[in-house]
Amino acid sequence: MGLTAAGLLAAVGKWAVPALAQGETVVPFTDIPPNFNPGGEGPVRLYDIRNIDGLYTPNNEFFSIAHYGMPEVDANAYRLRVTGLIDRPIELSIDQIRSRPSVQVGAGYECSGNSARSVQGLSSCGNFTGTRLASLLADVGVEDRGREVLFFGADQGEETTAFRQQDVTLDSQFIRSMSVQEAMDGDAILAYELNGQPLNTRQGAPLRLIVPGWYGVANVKWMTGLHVQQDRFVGHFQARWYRTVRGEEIAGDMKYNETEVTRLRIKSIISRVTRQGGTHRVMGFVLHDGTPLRSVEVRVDDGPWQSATLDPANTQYSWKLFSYDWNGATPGEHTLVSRATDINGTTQVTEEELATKQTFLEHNAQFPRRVMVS
Ligand SMILES: Nc1nc2c(c(=O)[nH]1)N[C@H]1C(S)=C(S)[C@@H](COP(=O)(O)O)O[C@H]1N2
Ligand SMILES: [Mo]
Repeated sequence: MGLTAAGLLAAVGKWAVPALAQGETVVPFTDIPPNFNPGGEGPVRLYDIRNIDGLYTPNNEFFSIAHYGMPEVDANAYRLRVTGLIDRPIELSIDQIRSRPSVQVGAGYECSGNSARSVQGLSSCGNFTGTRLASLLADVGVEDRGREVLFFGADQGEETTAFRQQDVTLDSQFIRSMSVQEAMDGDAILAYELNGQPLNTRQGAPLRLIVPGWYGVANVKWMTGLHVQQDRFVGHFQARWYRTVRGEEIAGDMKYNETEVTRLRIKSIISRVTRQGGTHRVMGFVLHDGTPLRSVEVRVDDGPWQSATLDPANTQYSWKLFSYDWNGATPGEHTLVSRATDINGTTQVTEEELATKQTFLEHNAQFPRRVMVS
């Protein structure tokens, strides 16, 4: 026996089946699309959620999205520029940011475009280290007039903006914003490490925003500037590319509401099924805005909803791992589905309940999975 278990795992490499207990086997999903293609070096990288076997996604498997490519930002020359309606404009090097009080936050998030089509692989959960946005803003002193904070990414591209009969073409930049109040009340951090390692280029090195409880688009990578202004920001990635159009019953009739993509809408996903002896274990995760959960339930075929158990490792803004022990599974194909509910009573919707949504982002419907029991 020359190889230790850890050595063996390392030798098997990236796509090894996650650690299984003695006698435990994976029950395959039969609904994985043939073109499902996780990993890779491109700007869009899917995570294979069947690999989840702990709270945090390994750095080299973390999903990613980049609209304008992945810029190399020179960490030595780097300065974060803080400007606008503030008392003390400032430029900070990475060392100066690292010397500020640091916090760690477990953050689970998905791209708002995540769906069944990508087997929900535009999602991951990381343990990020950084310094609090609210404390930096407190230090620079936001003026009373300052209502909106803009976050600038270093990545640039060209964008055409329609204005009435005119098309305006701009050298554009990845920019997002939130209100000063959201920035001051929330738990956002300026992050420089993921799972204890400095961010790499793909992950937004040397500094990125992490807004726990929000969709991935809020987490501006390669962040080079913060700017405080009075007016709301309605730029491309804020008010146009990342918005949702949905019909809502308001004051008795259907009104079309168009909103920006901000806080995660509660969603649960079954990611793996295993068998040990006569018992099957159904595992999955919940993505949500950080409001405590009331329940996670699993249903087999047309049976009743049954309570799943939450993993004690979960934290406020991590994704929430859950498991459900499925007894008496019969041979053949079965449908499994989960749903999560928070303490405000907000429950994961069904596909039918999303029918008035006109656009594809924020698709948080229950996600039935098919498995083959032998
Ligand atoms: N600067 C910059 N930040 C960005 C993006 C981008 O294109 N440029 N993409 C956003 C989107 S749409 C998502 S879903 C997340 C993905 O974060 P990740 O790559 O760390 O998983 O990054 C966000 N931050
Ligand atoms: Mo995204």
